[in-house]
Amino acid sequence: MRLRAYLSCISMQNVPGWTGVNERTFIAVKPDGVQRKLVGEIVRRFEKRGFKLVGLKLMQASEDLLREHYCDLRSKPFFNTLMSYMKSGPVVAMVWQGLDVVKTARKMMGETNPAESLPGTIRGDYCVEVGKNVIHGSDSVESAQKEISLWFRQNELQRWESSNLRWIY
Ligand code: DAT
Ligand code: MG
Repeated sequence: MRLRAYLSCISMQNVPGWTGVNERTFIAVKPDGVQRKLVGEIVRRFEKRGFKLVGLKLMQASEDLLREHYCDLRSKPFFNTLMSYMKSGPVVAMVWQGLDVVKTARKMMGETNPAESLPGTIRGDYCVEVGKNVIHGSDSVESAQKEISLWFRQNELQRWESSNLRWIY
């Protein structure tokens, strides 16, 4: 897994145009979000905002994948709880594309702790506890590139032209 992530990360960096309207982010509806039937609502918010869906799959995340995904948090006291939670059921992994999508998605999600998330944000509307905060979103363009290459193969990402593009940009 590490080798695949590393190799696809290198190849992604050589793909031109990961800026502007072609910026991409990795979003996941976590197991609690799937169980609580929030998938449709979350997808709807990104669609309505004007972002383009380029990848989506329902999957059970493996231990290896999650360890790599959350490697920065491995020394945190909540790491094991986080791993069990993320393995507790399927997640919906997605890639969304659009201008400033990384930053905007983080705003749409709210804060890490739902108690600090404003109403109107996803976490501010649908959850109460940091350990069950329903959604993941990349925190920078660099993390987005790493996470997309970790969760998706190149051929799982679709190239398509959105018919309403010129009404959004
Ligand atoms: P975010 O998901 O907002 O990017 P993060 O990357 O700092 O936040 O942490 C990843 C996840 O780990 C977070 O969504 C929920 C869990 N987490 C973070 N801080 C925690 C804490 N203090 N106690 C329990 N779980 C925590
Ligand atoms: Mg994070």
